[in-house]
Parts: sequence; structure tokens; C-alpha cells
Amino acid sequence: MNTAADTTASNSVNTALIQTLDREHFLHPFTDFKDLAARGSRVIIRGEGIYVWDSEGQKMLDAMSGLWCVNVGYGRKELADAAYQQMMTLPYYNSFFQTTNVPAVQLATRLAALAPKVDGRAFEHVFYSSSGSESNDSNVRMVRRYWDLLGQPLRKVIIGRNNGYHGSTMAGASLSGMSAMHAQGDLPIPNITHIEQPYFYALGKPGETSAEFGVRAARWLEEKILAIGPHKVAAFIAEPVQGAGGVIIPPDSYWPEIQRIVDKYGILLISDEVICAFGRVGHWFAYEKFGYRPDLVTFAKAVTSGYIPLGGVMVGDRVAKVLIEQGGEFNHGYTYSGHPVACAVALANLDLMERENLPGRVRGDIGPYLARAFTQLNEHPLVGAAESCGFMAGLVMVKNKATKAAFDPNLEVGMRCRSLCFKNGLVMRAVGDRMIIAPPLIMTHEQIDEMMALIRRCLDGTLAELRAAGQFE
Ligand code: PXG
Repeated sequence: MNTAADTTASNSVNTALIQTLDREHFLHPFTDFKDLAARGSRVIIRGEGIYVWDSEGQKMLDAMSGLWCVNVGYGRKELADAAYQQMMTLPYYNSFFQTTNVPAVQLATRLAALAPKVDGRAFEHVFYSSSGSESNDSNVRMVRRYWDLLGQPLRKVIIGRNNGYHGSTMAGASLSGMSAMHAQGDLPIPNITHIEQPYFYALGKPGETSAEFGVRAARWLEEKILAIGPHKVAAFIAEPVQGAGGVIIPPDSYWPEIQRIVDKYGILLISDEVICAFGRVGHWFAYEKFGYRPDLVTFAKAVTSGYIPLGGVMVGDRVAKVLIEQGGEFNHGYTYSGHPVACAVALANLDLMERENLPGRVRGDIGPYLARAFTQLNEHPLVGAAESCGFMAGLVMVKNKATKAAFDPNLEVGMRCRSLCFKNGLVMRAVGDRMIIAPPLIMTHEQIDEMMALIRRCLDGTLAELRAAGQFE
């Protein structure tokens, strides 16, 4: 039998052996197990700055920050030091039975100070978890508890959006609007429903401006609320910019109209910022950029730059007051809520982000620089539309730019492009025929140029393959 000790020798990795053990013992998330077993996993062994290396020595520019996580880049010693120090001081203690720990308190205080007030509404409280999914489960629990305590127990329905992503637990997958997830496991759970996403390129009508579309898309929420009955609607949950759904950036007119609607019917607004917070769109929290006033804000991923799992919910005063003043015991929480090591790493991560002014850099420097370069891809023959928001960007590949005709899904154009990216030393994510990026926020202009050259090379290569196969008009 192979043992873990056999898998590395003098710092080099035995790729074939790791792949074999991977196949035999590790069931990967969101993966066709049999298919992966036949192909063999790529073994990523190291990261530094914006690059990762696999066990065969290939260096890749990681334009996905791991999975929307590593905002400060790889290899930051400060984060490792913070974890080491905290592990040696207090690696774990619970916060269930009237105890607390120093990093958890410090982080909650820090996050409360970072979350901007909008129209006098503040976020003074944090509820901790270890992931985005768990945080959204906590949201469901808090939202329903809130309305029960206010004597409105009929308000149970939470409205999400098609192609939104809010996690993979039973509640997270239910809030998500991904039909492939709902098809497995009898989802969504009761009292969760969805409206269409604000995807102008796909859903805008001929002649409609993006501003007109944004208002029309927001009004799908109002239509849904009226169809359900406003007295039964508890909350609306949305990502500021849809991430896993393919970097779908709403028109500027969308969020103000959403705000008008949730205000009109008094329903809670949950801003799922698992991807968008901590600098990704040029602010600590994305609701500030879009100018709306959420009641609950989900965070995870970049709060620690992915170095260690941590998630949570910023609980706005409206909800916090009711839960605190009227709630009695809240029967919900996790073993790792407020984990001292995770919170210590988060504090060190926020220190780095502050010192390097990463949200400000994205807003005033590298975000606009990326926007200029990325939108030039609109001239590429394969690209139907390319746009960016802060330091995330997406493009759609189409068969015919003039008619917006899509490729036959069986061609798996996104996967072809992604394979070419890997071959060329670039990690880019494919969502259907959309190619998306969310690179580390530490990139220099030269590195953005390097990334853009790789993206162009991969688009050119994909186009050449499609032309050779007679699949491009
Ligand atoms: N909300 C949002 C907005 C997310 O992006 C989650 C919740 C769930 O977080 P956890 O930590 O439970 O995974 C996410 C996660 C992709 C991809 O393919 C995106 C995520 C996770 C896995 C894959 O882009 N986002």
C-alpha cells in the first residue's frame, strides 16, 4: 500500500503516485469523478505572488486568485506568521458558552469599522462561520428568526436569482439559482424562489439601452413579490456582481431600483459579497460601490485571502437590534464560529490590504488599467462582449458577433479555451462560453499586460481551432 510519505521525495512530487492516490481516495467538489479519474488531476504544489506551479514544473499565471480568494497573492509570510503565533498561543477555543477569544473580537470590531454606513445604517455586529455556504445558511436562520420575532411568521420566502451562486449546502444551493444543482438533492428547500438575472447581453431586447434593461430586470423582483404576496416575502439575496455565474455586471440602473423595491415592501436585503468584498470591486464592501443599503452582508474567501477558511455575516443594526433585544437564545452556530487562528490570519490579511491600499489601487489604478485592456477584447472576432468591474472581468465567446448566435453547447467552447489557457500558462475560468478572471489585487501594470497577452493568445488559439473545425461564422 502507498503511504503519504511515499508521495514526496527531496521536495519533488511524484506526480503519477499523487494522481493515483487522488483517484483512489479523494472525491473532488463539483467533479465528474469517473471523468477526472480517466484524465488525472493536475497537481498544484506551490504559489508565489500571482503564479502557481504544478508538479511537472509548469508555471501558471493565476488569473482566478485560486477561486476568487487569494487577493493578497501567494507566499505572504505575514499570514503564516499570524497563524503560527496564534496556534502557539491558543489554537482553538469555542465561543458557545459565554467565552470569547481576542482575535475574534478584534476582527469583529475591525470589520464593523470597515463596513461603510449608508444613510445612517451601520453594521456593528458579525456572526462567524467558516465558509460562504455556512454564512448563507446563517442568513436564512437569522432572516426567518427576525420576522418571527416581529410577529410576521408568514414572511418566509427568500428570493434569489437564476445563475446566482450562494453556496453548496442545502440552503446555499437552494438560494443559488443553478438548475444543475437543484436537479440533484430535491432542491430548492421550501420557500425559496428565483427571478431572472440582470444579464444585458443575453436578455436585453433589441433597441433597449442597458439603463432601461437594468430597471426592467430589477422590476422582476417587484413582479415576484406581488405574485407571492408581499406579506410572505422575507428577503432578497443577490451578489453585487454575479461571480460564479460568469461575472455578470448589472447596469448602473439596477441596484437603485432594487433598493426602491425592497424599501417599498419592507423586505430584507442580503448582499452576498463572498467574492466582491475586500477590494475585488475597489472597496472594502461592494454595496458601497453600488450605493445600496443591505441588511446582511455575507463574506468569506478574501477575508483571509483564502489562506485559512473563514466566513461570516455582517449583521446590520435593523436585524441585530431585534435578535439582541427580543430574541432570547439564538439556536444556531458552528464549532468554528470565531476560530481564533482564522481570525488572526484575517487580521494580518486586512493589515496587508490596508498597508498596500489594495481597494484603493483597484479603484484608482489597476482596475481602470485592466478595464482599458480588457474592453479592447471587444474587437476580437470571437468576443461578443467583454467588460470588467474592479478586478474581475468576463467575456462571452459567440459564433457570430452580429447576430449574437451562440455556439452549440456540445462544442464546449469554454472548456476548449480553458485547456488552451492551461497549456499557455494561464489559469482562467470557463462558465459555459464565458471566460472570466479575478486576479490577485497585487498585480503590476506589467503583469496585467502579460496576462492580457496570454488571454489574447488563448482566444486566438480557440478561434483557430473553431475555424479549422468549420464552426465559426
Ligand atoms: N456566495 C458566493 C457569492 C460565492 O461565490 C459562496 C457563497 C459559497 O462559499 P463557500 O465558501 O461555501 O464555497 C460562494 C463560493 C466558481 C466557484 O466556480 C465559486 C464559488 C465556489 C466554488 C466555485 O466560480 N463561490
